[in-house]
Amino acid sequence: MTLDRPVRIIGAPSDYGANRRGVDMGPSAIRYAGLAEELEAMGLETTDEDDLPIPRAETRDPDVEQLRSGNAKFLRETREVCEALEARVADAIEAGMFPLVLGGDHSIAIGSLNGAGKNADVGAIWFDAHGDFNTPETSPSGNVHGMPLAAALGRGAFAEEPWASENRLREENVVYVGLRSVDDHERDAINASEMTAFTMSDIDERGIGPVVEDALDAATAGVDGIHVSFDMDWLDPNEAPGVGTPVRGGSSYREAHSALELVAERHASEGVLRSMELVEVNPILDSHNQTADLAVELAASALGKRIL
Ligand code: Z70
Ligand code: MN
Ligand code: MN
Ligand code: MN
Repeated sequence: MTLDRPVRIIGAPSDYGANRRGVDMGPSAIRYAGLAEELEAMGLETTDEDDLPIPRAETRDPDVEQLRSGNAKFLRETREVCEALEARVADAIEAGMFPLVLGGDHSIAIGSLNGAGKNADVGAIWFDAHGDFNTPETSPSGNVHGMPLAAALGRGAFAEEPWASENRLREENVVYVGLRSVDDHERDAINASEMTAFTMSDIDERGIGPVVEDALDAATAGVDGIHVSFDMDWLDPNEAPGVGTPVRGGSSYREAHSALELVAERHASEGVLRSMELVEVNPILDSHNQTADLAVELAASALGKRIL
């Protein structure tokens, strides 16, 4: 069954959180790959807002702010982007629509999560090679795209951000699917947290179906809805070469579709989906827009496209 509400596409072409240029072209590439047309062909009413206005990174100083002993590059700019995105996501939900956010690097998830969790208890499913759970104190790179979950949950230096006490993202309802690249500090923090983490090894051992069903159970327990955060680097680089940080051993084409079809099925039976984002598409590193094409296909699967 296709999604039960109209879709509002929101472009967030930020690369402030990534270590190289290119992901700022993600929304453009995904649109060019035919996102709105695909959703409309499924019978979904789709509107596409203008992108968030984002000044080029070269015009800004990355290091204006040192947080405690740590570093988070372009944090001031990222805050501005994420405040604007939070408002757009919350407005769309308020208007009875489904926000589909196009990144941009994964730092924009701070805005998506704050918007989804503005007036509701929310869980999240995090499809990603990476943990994205560094704080400015633990980050090896200073890149905020390695920190959005820690930021949204107010960890470390992020405890001082206003959203840390405002959003209603519940740590016990945050679930990773398919981790395979985690820093040492992140591993400790993830293990000590109340989040649930499924790695690629779990998928190898149990298969994608049982893992995603368990993830949906954990993410949806006792909340009003969930945000699906989909980093294209969750896929194997053979399928999705156009991402900032390819990591070998990712999910297959069929695992990815299957995972998102299960999300759609759960939504059809329980109405759990609140918002979704597709991030880290980097057209500079892509081959013939293959990764953006795949992002469109996967969005369709998540929103209920069926073979028969
Ligand atoms: C590393 C860091 C990262 C991509 C997240 C990598 C983070 N853990 N890379 N998403 N593409 O710098 O924090
Ligand atoms: Mn990520
Ligand atoms: Mn990643
Ligand atoms: Mn706020």
